[in-house]
Amino acid sequence: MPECFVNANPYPWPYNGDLRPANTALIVIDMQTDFCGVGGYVDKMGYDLSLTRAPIGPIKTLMARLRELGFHIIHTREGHRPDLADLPANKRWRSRRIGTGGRGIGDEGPCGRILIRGEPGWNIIDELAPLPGEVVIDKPGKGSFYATDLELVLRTRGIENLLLAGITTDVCVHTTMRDANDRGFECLLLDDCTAATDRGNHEAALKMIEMQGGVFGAHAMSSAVLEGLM
Ligand code: C5J
Repeated sequence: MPECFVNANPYPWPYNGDLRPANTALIVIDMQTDFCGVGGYVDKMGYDLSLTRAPIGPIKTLMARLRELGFHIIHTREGHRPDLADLPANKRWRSRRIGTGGRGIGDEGPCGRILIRGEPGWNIIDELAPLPGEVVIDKPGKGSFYATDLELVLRTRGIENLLLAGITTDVCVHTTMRDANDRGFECLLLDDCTAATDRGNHEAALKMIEMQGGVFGAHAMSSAVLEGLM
């Protein structure tokens, strides 16, 4: 196979030029109503929804092209069991301290119980709905590997390269990227397909990746991926 690289920072990605549909997955992290929809958790906390909604269009475009080319597409959802058996007390306590009404994870909100599996707010938004057959990972934490079978799925499918999209850049996306990097996966975070609840945190999260020659991998615009694949 000829080598294929994406024009990325701080190095042309992937490191070995082995970029193929069979060994590469797009992971779309937590594009749920709770994180980018009206009445969801992020909205309730008082953050600017236009920030977490900004990646919807770029992800849609990239995902459509990658589906056409036969890349693996994997989605994640952050959420907890309805009986809250997997919700740490400190996570719940902290979530009740921010926003209006003292309501936090597990409490009733405009989109049902906040971050609870099966509730309307927990669903992936319609614009980015998984197709039948695409893997959906349900995770109780910020990282996509903790208490999930994501690593088993990736190894079973022979996936080596991960394209990271979704929200939020500084929390679930970065945690997933760091954990994936430690496991030996080659990671590319997509600048315009990710977002944080604070613009400065998004920028800082990109900058962190550039340290030490690409300490967790690299980052690039989705247009660079599309060009790299041509
Ligand atoms: C957060 C996430 N920020 N998906 N979750 O609580 O980043």
